[in-house]
Amino acid sequence: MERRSWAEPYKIKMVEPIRITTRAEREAAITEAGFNTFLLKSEDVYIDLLTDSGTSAMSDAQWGALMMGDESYAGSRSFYHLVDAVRDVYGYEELIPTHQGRGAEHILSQILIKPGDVIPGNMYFTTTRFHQEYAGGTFADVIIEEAHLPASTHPFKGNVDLEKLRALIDGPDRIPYLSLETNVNMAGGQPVSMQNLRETYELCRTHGILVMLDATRAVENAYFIQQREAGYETTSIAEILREICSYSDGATVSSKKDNLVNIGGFLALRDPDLARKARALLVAFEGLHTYGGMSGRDMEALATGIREMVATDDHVRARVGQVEYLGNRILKMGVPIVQPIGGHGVFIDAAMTLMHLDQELFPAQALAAAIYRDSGVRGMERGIVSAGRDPADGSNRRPQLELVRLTLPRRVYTQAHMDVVAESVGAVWEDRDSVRGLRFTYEPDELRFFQARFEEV
Ligand code: PLI
Repeated sequence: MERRSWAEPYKIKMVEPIRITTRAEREAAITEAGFNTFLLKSEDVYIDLLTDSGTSAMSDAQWGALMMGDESYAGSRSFYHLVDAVRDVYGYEELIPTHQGRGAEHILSQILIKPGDVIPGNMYFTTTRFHQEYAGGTFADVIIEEAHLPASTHPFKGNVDLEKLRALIDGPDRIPYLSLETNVNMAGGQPVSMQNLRETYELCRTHGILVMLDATRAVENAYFIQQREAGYETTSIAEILREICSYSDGATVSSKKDNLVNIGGFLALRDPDLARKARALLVAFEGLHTYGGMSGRDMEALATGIREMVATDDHVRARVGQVEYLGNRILKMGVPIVQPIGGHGVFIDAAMTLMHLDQELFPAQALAAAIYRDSGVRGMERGIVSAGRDPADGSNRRPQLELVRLTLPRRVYTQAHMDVVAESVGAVWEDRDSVRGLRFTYEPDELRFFQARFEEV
């Protein structure tokens, strides 16, 4: 008999009870939440796939590290442990600790962007683009076209389109840096190839443009390079990660993802002068330069998590393997999802699922609510609501991707949970014609997806 089964490289030491609700309870909860899964109480959620951000289960080593946190205001030992971990694992010398990823994005945008600048990137991310615009810049999308096509099976849909980038460089606008996201979230958790990273860095370097990674999910990107790119089959995840970072001048990281902690983040840089500018803002917006936005114990658990995420390749193989397990089950039922299956979640193509709904009736928002109503599984809209309005003319941006994201926390759920999720998606798919569109009853001005409220049309 062929033996192909694999299992998670850990066993469970502590459990947290979750509650199965009734359909009537869920009807009431989603109505009260204005059909926005962000506004549900977690107690009303059975399996929570809202996000992989800050939802990981920490290891026994990390819980132990919490006890070792040095809470000194200045010069905390835990800060130096974090500096060492970032230098060893990512290869950056200068560390600016922040409370989470958007704190790092804020500082980076403020020190590099001048009003009128253009910041190219391989697809937008909500908070990243917000901070670029807040600093007076304009985001320009330079991702390859395949990234916008859910059914395209291009192995590296996160790649930068070098021709699009060259056209921007030849244009009239100043470009301070390229914002290069690893395992692109809004594209469905899709990786950038090493070759593309190398070529993009070369092109930018010849034009004096910095390359700043969003290395939030760089470990998952490293895994796909190992699986898909010729020459990396036997290279370790740790080595691939170091090489990814070598093609950059710095990085912002939300430590709530790859780094296996519940809060934290950092900006990492190579240039000491740039780091000095960043620290000047850090002390105003986050905290002293040796803790930024974190407590000593946060930094200690984070330093441990950074080393743990690359200590063996088994960790990321099991993590992405679980996403692929869920994705393949959903695919088998004929439900359209973003392909290839991504690194951190399964992204259902809501436009293709709810073909009776115009994009202005928010199909992904409606589909996420329908899945919750069916089973108590909570996903997230990633479509027109997340894209927001164009600051120039106030119209809705209409992204090509209208998706529901089912995002997997790391080391939290079992294969049995994934079976429940897949069955629920299947049930909603069978009954898809009954899902109604939505309209706003409250629309926030900024990052509207977090707090918007809707009613059924
Ligand atoms: O949530 P923060 O502030 O720690 O990080 C912001 C952030 C930056 N970059 C990327 C690629 C992200 O995915 C990201 C946060 N993502 C969230 C919250 C998510 O649910 O995907």
